[in-house]
Amino acid sequence: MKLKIAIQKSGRLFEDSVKLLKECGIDLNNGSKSGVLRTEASNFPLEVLFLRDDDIPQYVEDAVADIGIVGENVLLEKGKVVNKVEQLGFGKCRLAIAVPKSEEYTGAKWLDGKKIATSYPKILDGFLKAQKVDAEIHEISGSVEIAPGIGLADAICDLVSSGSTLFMNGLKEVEVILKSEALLISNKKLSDDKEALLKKLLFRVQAVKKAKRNKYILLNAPNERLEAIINILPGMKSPTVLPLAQSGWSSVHSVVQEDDFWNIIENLKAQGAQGILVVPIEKMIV
Ligand code: PRT
Ligand code: ZN
Repeated sequence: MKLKIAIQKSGRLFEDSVKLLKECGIDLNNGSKSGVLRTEASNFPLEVLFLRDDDIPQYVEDAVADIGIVGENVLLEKGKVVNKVEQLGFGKCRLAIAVPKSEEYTGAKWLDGKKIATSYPKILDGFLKAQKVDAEIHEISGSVEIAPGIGLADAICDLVSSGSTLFMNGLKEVEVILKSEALLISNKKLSDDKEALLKKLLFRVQAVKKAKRNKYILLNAPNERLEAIINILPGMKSPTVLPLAQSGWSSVHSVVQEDDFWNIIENLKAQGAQGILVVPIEKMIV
């Protein structure tokens, strides 16, 4: 018995999805490179199906795949009934409304009576209804950002990450409808065996995610400052402190979170810490 996972065949989520599986210690026999549409892991009961991202929610709902990796934007647009298992921290983007730079956008009411081009008609419709705006949705499947320039629409609703595509097409972002990232999804009715495999995989995914948010830090501290330095470094339980060969100094090891990383380093230096080393963590199990 194998757990079947659907991932994107090629595109923005492909590499990160394969990388995540690898970081979870799962070796795939071959990628999707040479037109292979399915493969098996050699060291985990996992079968991988490579699909277009748009099809993944349907396949998971229908139990053709047990689980899948897909952008939340696609999941919401398709409206399929699946379980959201875990946010994966990659494929981050936002679904936004953008208008020509020269327009004076005054709020959602500006969209009344306007024509909006999008590949996300369902999510956009939900937004317009919530805002009580009556606009025409013009569905197109790609190159949405050129629609205003060629007179096809007054505004667009499309995915944005850096914003450079909007900028290059003379558009400005005026509303964020949805913030999205890649999600691990699962079929609603997995067998107990498959549920157990998913749990095992999820345990690994969470360990990898946690490791990415944390760094291992090593530093030398003058003994008279040890207490102050330990207070700056909470660690997983408490920091490890080892005497150095040179008397009056200790080596301190700990784990710090990426979010407040630079503040911590500055405070450590201010307390006389030296030889600070910061090392990535591969897996973190607490
Ligand atoms: O072939 P298939 O159907 O599988 O792929 P696709 O072409 O439909 O999707 P793909 O590979 O482009 O994107 C897959 C998923 O990546 C999306 O569903 C999102 O969840 C996520 N993602 C993250 C993005 C972006 N960032 C993104 N920037 N998807 C698309 N874009 C596009 C956007 O549509 C616009 O054209 O990039 C452009 C804007 O980027 P910036 O950086 O210029 O703002
Ligand atoms: Zn797609």
